[in-house]
Amino acid sequence: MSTNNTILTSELVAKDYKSGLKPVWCPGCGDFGVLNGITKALTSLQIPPHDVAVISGIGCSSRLPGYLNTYGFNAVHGRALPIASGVKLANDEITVLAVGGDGDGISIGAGHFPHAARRNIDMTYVLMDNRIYGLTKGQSSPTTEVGANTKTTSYGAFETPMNPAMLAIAYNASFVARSLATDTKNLVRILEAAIEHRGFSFVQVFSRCITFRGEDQFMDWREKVSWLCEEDYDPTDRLEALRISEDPAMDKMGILYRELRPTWTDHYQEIRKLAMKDKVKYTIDDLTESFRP
Ligand SMILES: Cc1ncc(C[n+]2csc(CCOP(=O)(O)OP(=O)(O)O)c2C)c(N)n1
Ligand code: SF4
Ligand SMILES: [Mg+2]
Repeated sequence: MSTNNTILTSELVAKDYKSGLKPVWCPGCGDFGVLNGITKALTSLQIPPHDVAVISGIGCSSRLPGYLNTYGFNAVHGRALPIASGVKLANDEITVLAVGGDGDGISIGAGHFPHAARRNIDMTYVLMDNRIYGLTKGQSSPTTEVGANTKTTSYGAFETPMNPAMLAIAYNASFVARSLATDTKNLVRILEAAIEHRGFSFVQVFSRCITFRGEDQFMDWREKVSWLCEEDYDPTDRLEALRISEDPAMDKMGILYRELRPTWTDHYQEIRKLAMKDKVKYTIDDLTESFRP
């Protein structure tokens, strides 16, 4: 991915974050809204593009890093989180985003999700949930709702769908939110909070696949959903967050859960200090000696 090597002296605007590549998404795809939301959130936070890395797996949604003028990597299917983790652990100074689809993150990549969350690696994971495998032309995914007619469920899907936000809370993610690709104002507000959060933040964004799930997918959700507001909802109450997120309707939007606890890097720095003290006690000869039979 190209970087902006110019010295940034003036205020950054949205176009500073765009790569100039024209998205190849179908007209009407919800992922345009997510790209717009991420661009606006980064602009509002004024994080220079060369201080951001966006890592994805494989899928229509995973094309997103290519459309941004940040560092980025369109990796292997289901492997956005381990690669994003490696980037963050190698350079704690940069803002790391992992992005991708429901198939990428909740199917093939599902094993990586709990570990990134429990380790509290300081990054933001944006899941573009269209409840379908878009890139491979319309197979059902782990978030496909019961009754949905897809290429692989001609008589209606019958498997119980997974609930990504509820899983994220159960996995000990320290920030969990839901949002809509079509509601730019709320999406930007939530992405800003997620990026600013110190620790692993997860945002499930409902983003329609117009081609394989039809133009009505999530269309009435702007009127249907309710937004949690901090005046009457306490996002630090984990049990309440699990209760609220557990509803299969998944119509509670906003910040479901938030806690502050040390990140992986915070722990690592502490251990590093201890190890540096030990280094004074043990020489390389002591170490070599300890391996002799
Ligand atoms: C190891 C591997 N298995 C399967 C595939 C085929 N494949 C590519 S994308 C994809 C699913 C995409 O669905 P999702 O992650 O929801 O992204 P979307 O296209 O819906 O945005 C699959 C099964 C692959 N590329 N690599
Ligand atoms: S197939 Fe679906 S997810 Fe993929 S670009 Fe088209 S509308 Fe978007
Ligand atoms: Mg998908």
